[in-house]
Amino acid sequence: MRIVIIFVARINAGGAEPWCDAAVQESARRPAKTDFVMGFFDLFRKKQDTPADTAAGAAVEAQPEQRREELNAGLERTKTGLFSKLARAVAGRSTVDAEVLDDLEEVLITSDVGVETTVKIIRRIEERVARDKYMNAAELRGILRDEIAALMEQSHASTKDFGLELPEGTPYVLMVVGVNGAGKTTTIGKLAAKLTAAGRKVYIGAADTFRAAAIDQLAVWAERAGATMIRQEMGSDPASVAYDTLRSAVANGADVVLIDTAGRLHNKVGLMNELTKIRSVMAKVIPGAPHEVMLVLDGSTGQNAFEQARQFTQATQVTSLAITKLDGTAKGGVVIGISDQFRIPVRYIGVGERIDQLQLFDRRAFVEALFGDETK
Ligand SMILES: Nc1nc2c(ncn2[C@@H]2O[C@H](COP(=O)(O)OP(=O)(O)OP(=O)(O)O)[C@@H](O)[C@H]2O)c(=O)[nH]1
Ligand SMILES: [Mg+2]
Repeated sequence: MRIVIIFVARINAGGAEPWCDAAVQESARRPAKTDFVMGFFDLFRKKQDTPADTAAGAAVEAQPEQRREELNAGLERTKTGLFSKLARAVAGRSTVDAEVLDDLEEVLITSDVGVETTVKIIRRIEERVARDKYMNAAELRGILRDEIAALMEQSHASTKDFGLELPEGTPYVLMVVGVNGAGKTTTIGKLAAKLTAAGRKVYIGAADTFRAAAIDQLAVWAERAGATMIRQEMGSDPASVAYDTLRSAVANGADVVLIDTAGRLHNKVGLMNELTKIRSVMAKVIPGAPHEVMLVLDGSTGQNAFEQARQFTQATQVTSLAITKLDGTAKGGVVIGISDQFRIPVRYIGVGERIDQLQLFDRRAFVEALFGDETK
């Protein structure tokens, strides 16, 4: 077997903030330290905004056909890369032999699936070849699709409440973590929109207090989604913001609380301490909170996303994943490797910047989009 070694160097994804120049009008009324933000951000217009994606709930529920098209479009570059490499690997070969498997191994590794998962996939296919003796090279894609789908973890049992299982009588608390620029705030905004469209009362805590702009950006998303945001001023203690948010959510009978956090911590110990503090404060308000810690990873960073997953799973208990920016990248193979290696279910994937471009991860739909209909 040929082994390709991939070096992982960059950890921080870097925070592009194209929304910074937005005109944001803030309320002059700030009753106390905590500010309840609802509906003051009409002036904000992002370049991709259209009336269709700002109207509360209206464009949020994409139809199944539209979802499939968007998934296909989002994974287009990954698919093209995989397809052409696979086609080359099996060209002129009638059966799946050792050489085809060697080439397949290289295809998967260079498609950002990761070494460990690739080795696992190859081993499974080898076992099937040994069983079936003369496996046709044309069958390979279909078998790959089945083996890959079996490797991946998805999290939802039903699509109600966008995959979340909400308890009765107490808010479901979801804390969002990830490096800066990964797409945390955007994902929270998109998720809040899905939940409010499903008739849920959503509270959002602005616990990324590093920059005033970060809080304002979240406020814009909360407004667009029809959610209530709880904030304090920049530089305040994130744990205190989380505490306020949960108290307010409980008092107002919210169904879901989404907590945004900062990705800008200098080292693992700092990160660990901060996340631990936020978690323990929240558990004091709602026993068992946070019910979910979702790590947001930028899929377009390829192998770097593996490294981020490693760092965050060491710093805190991560229970679900959201992989963003799969549109416009050829590195969508990371979803396969990360899902397999970390044994953490992928809950959502981001396939664009628009408010409706967050999808509930469905491994079957994902492999269908990658390997296409002709593999049926
Ligand atoms: N194309 C694309 N862009 C996305 C997606 N998700 C997020 N983005 C973009 O990624 C950039 C960073 O997103 P943010 O949500 O601000 O990231 P963050 O993790 O909150 O970053 P910090 O607040 O700096 O820690 C923004 O320009 C988003 O529009 C996606 O699925 N596809
Ligand atoms: Mg953010």
